[in-house]
Amino acid sequence: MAEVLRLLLRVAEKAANVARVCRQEELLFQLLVQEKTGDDKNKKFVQDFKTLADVVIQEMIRHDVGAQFPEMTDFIQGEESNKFENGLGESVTVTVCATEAETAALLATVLDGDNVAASLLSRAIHQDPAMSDTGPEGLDVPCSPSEIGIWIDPIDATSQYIEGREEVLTEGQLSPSGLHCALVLIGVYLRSTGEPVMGVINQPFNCKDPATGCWRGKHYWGVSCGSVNACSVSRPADRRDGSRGGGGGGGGGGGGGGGLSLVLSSSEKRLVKEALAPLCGGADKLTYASGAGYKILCVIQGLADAYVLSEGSTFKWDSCAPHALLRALGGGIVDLSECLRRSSSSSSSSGAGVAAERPEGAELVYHQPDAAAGSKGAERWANRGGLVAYLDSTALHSVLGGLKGKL
Ligand code: 2IP
Ligand code: CA
Repeated sequence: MAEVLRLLLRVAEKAANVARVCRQEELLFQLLVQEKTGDDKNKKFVQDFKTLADVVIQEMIRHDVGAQFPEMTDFIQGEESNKFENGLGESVTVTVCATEAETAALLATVLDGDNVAASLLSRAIHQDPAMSDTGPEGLDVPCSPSEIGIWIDPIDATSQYIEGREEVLTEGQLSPSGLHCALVLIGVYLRSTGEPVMGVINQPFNCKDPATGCWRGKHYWGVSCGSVNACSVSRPADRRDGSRGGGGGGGGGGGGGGGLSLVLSSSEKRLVKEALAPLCGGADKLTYASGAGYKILCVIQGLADAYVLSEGSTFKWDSCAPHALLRALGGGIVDLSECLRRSSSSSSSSGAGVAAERPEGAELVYHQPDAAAGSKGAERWANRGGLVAYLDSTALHSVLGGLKGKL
């Protein structure tokens, strides 16, 4: 499994390269940002280049993982379908071929013969990335490739990726929107139980080199399997040196004394914001950020105590990878509506209020589609009951206490 982690770090870096190339090569960038409509629409061109970039990344990961671990091939899923239709109704299945030239030829068919764009993309897909971190040495994970499945989000926070606002990040501070919110997420779960056991997060646009104008990325990984817990981010107990972020503070606000730091989606319901505001010391203390993956990363890094979402607007591919990192650090992600349901039934029968421990069985799992009537397509893989991502369970219990009886 250490080999799997090494491979995922490498393919995530390749994915980040493709994401950067699509923004940095002028020709690809123009394709990325232009919406072809009406008479301008070239019917032989793929409808949506943004989705093509996503699919290319996802298929590249599938190809590379399947080549090294054939037993995993049928258990690699992602956000996108690799079947494309152009405006003439012609269907093309985008895959990564054995050679750069073959992949370029295939991509040219969805790019209406634009060989230059196709070659640029294909080169990024087939190029081996320069890696400084090849993962931890001597990690002995108690499961095998034939027991796991993979969720891929090729680019989370696509809207921020397209909009492309460049932010200079301040160490230890959450920055609500911009290119840095776009993340490559690769999560690994156990086929038998659905537990997330390994995750790799790559942030392709972490900082821009002032000398070259090129973007540099950053990556994070975590493993939580059996008794093995390891993470590239330091554990909260090791961070408590008094300062929040990059350092201390994660979980520190869980006492409910107005100091909890919560991150939400800007589209969160008013009712939820009003219920949570007192925990943070007022509505102006609630923070908002783009990207489901980025918000969970903020919790991982201790920049927020919890991410709360009341809607089913995230999917298994959004949460699996960062969930594994949270578990490795002692936290987790639970189904919000399930937790509230359990806490209300436990209080009505025993008067115990919100359970003191992590609500058993409410943690998100990744192996089975939602069987609820009417769930089809991507919806089958939605985290339908909303979620709470946390590092320290005191933060989780404060959130559940604040929302109890309100939703
Ligand atoms: C999206 C993306 C959005 C998020 C949504 C995800 O994934 O992360 O930003 O909404 O839940 O599914 P919000 O930013 O309001 O939390 P993608 O960009 O891959 O569609
Ligand atoms: Ca996503």
